[in-house]
Amino acid sequence: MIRCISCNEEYDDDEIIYTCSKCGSILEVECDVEDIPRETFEGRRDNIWKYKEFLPVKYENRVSLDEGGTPFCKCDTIGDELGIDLYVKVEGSNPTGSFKDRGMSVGTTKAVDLGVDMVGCASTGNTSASLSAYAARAGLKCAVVLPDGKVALGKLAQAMFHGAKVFAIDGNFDDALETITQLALDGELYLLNSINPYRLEGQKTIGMEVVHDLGWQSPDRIILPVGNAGNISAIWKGITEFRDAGYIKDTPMMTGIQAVDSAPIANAVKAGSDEVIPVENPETIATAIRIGAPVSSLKAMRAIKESNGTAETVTDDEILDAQKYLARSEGIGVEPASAASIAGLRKLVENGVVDKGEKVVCIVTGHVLKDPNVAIDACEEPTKVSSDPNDIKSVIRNL
Ligand code: AN7
Repeated sequence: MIRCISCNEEYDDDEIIYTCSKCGSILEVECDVEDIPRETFEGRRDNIWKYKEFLPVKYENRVSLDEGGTPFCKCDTIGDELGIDLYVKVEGSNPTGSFKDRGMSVGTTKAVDLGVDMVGCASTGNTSASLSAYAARAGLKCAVVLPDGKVALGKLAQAMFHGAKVFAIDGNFDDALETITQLALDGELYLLNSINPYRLEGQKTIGMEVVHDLGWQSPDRIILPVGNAGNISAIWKGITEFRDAGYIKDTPMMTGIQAVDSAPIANAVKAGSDEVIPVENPETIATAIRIGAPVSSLKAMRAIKESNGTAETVTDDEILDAQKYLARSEGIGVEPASAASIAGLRKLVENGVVDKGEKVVCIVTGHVLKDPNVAIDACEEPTKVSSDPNDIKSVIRNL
């Protein structure tokens, strides 16, 4: 069943609907799971479908590239430096290099369940990269709308290469989402942005995996970058479903990080207000989260509030610094948006919000190769040498 999160109006599973027709608010899929012992999941292949009882689509229709089951790395170098117990969940190891694959696997499966033949999305990059691959896998036609010139190179290459019809508009992500939503409401395509609640059903498996990875324990805190705010909402849904199933007792403080000039949710949290005021012209080098009007802000604010969490802003310089710090001290290469979680963690430790000794999980959402230009610009050029080993020797002896 699909339910409005504001007025509780109910809709059938097979209704193609993105917002409540009664009050206009956003929707959530209600997942009725009863009495499944957690041992059920052991011994299954380590992808999102190991939690199939919690995924409200037809398992036999599943569109999968073996997504999920991502690395969960204990990061003692950074953890010791910050005085915390740090784990990093590496979502860049998904098939197309971001966490979006979890949502697209379930979302395109729903598209197959419904019998549609065309899917679409607006995207800052990763959503389109993922959808174009899953649409190809499912044999569905696919159209994506992107903000012209503001999508990182690797993501654009993926969307084009998997065969989606790619449109670039003169506008930002928020404008692109309005355009594609109108096409969906006109019945031209099935919308697979995170306003579609089935997307979040896939992404909630991040929260489930984190507690599973920790041996059926909740961390004290989960920190992640926030753009359209689907992922923080989804992870909280996964956590609460596992709590309600009796697998864990405690829950983590959900902590969202936004870039300072694209921070409607963090601004509201810091102001102690429930009202999320859209940012007119969002900017940040972390183009993935260059979003001013998050569609899931109601769910995200609920997640932050219910979990006793918080939100913080970081500057582009702090993001780039954290990206390099994670790459060079732990060997984990992530795109700028993902590094916002580490930048935010540093800031929250500095200002005393994160306590010493806390068990913190940072979700790093996309791979470093998504945005090769930013990575290359952050580094020294390769040193040109002759093939004489002595030229290299003189350099490496001074490293
Ligand atoms: C790497 O691809 O919105 O808060 O259109 O690519 O759930 O939106 C991407 C978002 C974080 C933010 N990290 O997640 C898109 C898009 C990375 C991302 C986010 C995105 P949400």
